[in-house]
Amino acid sequence: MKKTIAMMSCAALFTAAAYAAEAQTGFVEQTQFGKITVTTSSTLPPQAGNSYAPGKLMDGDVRTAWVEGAPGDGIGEWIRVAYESPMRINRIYFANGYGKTEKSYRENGRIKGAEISTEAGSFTKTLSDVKGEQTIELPKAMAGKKTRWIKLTIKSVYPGTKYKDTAFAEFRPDLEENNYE
Ligand SMILES: [Ca+2]
Repeated sequence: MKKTIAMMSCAALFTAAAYAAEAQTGFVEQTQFGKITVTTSSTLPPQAGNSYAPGKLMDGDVRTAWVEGAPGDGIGEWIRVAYESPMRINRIYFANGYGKTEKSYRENGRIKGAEISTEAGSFTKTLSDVKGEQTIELPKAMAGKKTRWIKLTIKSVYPGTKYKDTAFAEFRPDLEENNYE
């Protein structure tokens, strides 16, 4: 139920955010955990009626994606999620690539090596090259420690067969598990 409410507020704000900020920063969502702000280092401008804005990372839809807008494969580009008050995070739900179709998934790059950092530290994880939702568990040293932000930096990619654009469909740190009063 709480998840449904978060999704709805997300959808309502998304429309405004998508057109306002395609470039540097992106997306603000009001949730039961306070304001969540998603910032990305770059964003590919919309093409053929498709938006690749940061809000696509949190719309719960693996068919829509944020796409980095830097030259090359996007190594060094990043996604940062910030919270109004410190959160305890054990895991991140994510979906790799541009999952609109099997073709779009293969033609665009996917993230391979991801550096995940919070106020409690950082670690590097190799992400599976699979379409659909997956989970990253934070290591013991970081899990459940309070942090006001969490960041993913692209360290390496599975290159796209057609485009030098790396896509990421979802990036949703789990706040539900241990942030209720
Ligand atoms: Ca999405």
